Amino acid sequence: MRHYKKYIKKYGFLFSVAIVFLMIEAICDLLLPTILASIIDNGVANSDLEYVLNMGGMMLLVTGIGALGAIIRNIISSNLSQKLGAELRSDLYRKIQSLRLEEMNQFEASSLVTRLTNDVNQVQMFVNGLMRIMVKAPLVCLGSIFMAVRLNASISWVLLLVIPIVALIIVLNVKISLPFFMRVQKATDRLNGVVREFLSGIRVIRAFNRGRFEQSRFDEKNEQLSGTSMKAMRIMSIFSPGISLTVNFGIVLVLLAGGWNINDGQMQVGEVVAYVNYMTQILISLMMITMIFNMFVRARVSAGRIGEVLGTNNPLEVKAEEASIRQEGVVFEHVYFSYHGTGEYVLKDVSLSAKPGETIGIIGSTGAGKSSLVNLLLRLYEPSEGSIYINGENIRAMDSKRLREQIAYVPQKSTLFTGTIKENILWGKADADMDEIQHAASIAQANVFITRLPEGYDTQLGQGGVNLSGGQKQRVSIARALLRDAPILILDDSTSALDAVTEQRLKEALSEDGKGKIIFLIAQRITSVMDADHIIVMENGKIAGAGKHEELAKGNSVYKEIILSQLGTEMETSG
Ligand code: M5T
Ligand code: MG
Repeated sequence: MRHYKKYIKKYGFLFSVAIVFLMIEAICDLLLPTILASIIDNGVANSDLEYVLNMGGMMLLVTGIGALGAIIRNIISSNLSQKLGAELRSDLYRKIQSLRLEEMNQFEASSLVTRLTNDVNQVQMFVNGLMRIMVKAPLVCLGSIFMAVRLNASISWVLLLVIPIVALIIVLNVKISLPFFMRVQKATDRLNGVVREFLSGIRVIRAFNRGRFEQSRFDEKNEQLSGTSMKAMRIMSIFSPGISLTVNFGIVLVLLAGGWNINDGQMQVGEVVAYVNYMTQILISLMMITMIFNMFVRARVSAGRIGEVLGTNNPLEVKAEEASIRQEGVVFEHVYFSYHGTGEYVLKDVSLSAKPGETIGIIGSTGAGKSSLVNLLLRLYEPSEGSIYINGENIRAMDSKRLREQIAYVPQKSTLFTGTIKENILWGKADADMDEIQHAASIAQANVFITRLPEGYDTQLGQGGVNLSGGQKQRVSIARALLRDAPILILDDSTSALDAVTEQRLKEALSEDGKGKIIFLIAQRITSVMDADHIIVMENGKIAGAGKHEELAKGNSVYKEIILSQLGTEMETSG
């Protein structure tokens, strides 16, 4: 609940205003049967037309006031619940953005999507529902009981009989349906998960003809969702008819007893009519109470799920410690890392340093931990042990925004977004002008192909940059990183889809333009890293060797093996 205090504070006043209008509505509803009774008993029974007309006018007036109250309350409540929903969604989204990747993985993306949409909707609907019926239903219910008893106490035993039964039904309803709704939300998560995976993997799914399999996976989850929802609904569907049966039974009793009492002269016809009216109002308000309880049950489940995300503690920024390392550039100091906190380390005792102006080549077989290494530098994850410093400052103690401003990153999997090529490159530096963009693109060897496109830089990209080739995507994402002009540049296997000539041109342009920068150049191909100032050889999460190409080619067995496998014997003899 603590996450919702803010909203209660902010919207509490408007909420109370809505409730005031709701009360006006309720009071009007309560007055009507009594006026009706007096029309019948005083006006109709005595054939007093004037009385009937007067009281009829009165009824109209009361109904009018009630309707006005309802209109105003409706406007307020829909406004309020929409605004609240939007704000909750936006806060939740901001929170999700701030989550560390570990935490994000723990929730699963599809579940986050459900929480952001469906769960927020449930809460929003409940708040809206509250303003429609919360106070009104109990007020009308209690008011009707009071008015009915006041009208004629002799048949109140009917109420004593009906009300406890109905209360019991409502309690049972809430108790039984809560776990079901939890299951419904989980099933929604799973269905979203399947759809998400399908959409992001559509090419592979088509290529491998897995469409039918995916369809059956979807159908299965879909059936689970509808099955669970159906069960929940079925259980709930017992309760409302149960209530209306009980109350209607009460009405029959009122008519019977009323008939008796009229015969005995203890009651008047109008009173019985009014009594039945009050019973009906009690019935309606009880139904509403059950409905709001059901909404409450769902909203509680959803609010809990939203709260789980909102309540995730962001790691406290570590206080800047007395820098044990005062070195310029990037330093890794005995870094250990595992993705799941525990279990096997994917990085073991990694120490390295890189000074401004240096290009560090990182090579190693797949799964050796190259990408993990730079993930840590970007602080997408935190090291399990050891520390990373930039210019003598522990990156843990740095504000993540400031940290990432110092790094230009080209991810291993080029990720582009819907929008034009220009917009995508502008991610690097939002206020760059066209010259800067073109400059970055030329270094990235992207300018040539972009200008050949009919719409050039204004070419619209589909989601994920679907309408570009692999190598074109890589070059656009390199341009995006270069535009940032940050002191540290990370190229994670970013030239893998380029031909050797283009790659060479890119490297030449980079070494010209990137003077004074630290460049981490991750690659699989030996030719990509050969001329780096310093090469780090990774194997199984460990640094298996470091040095210049010539040194490594002589003295490092892992490096020699890579050379052998890629260049064959010619290199061995010449190197
Ligand atoms: C190193 C594991 C992976 C591998 C090891 C990215 C990532 C990796 N891993 C996870 O468990 N979760 C993850 O999100 O870590 O992986 P890497 O650092 O990606 O290796 P690489 O970059 O050297 O490989 P490649 O293929 O990109 O050259 O055991 O299971
Ligand atoms: Mg990698």
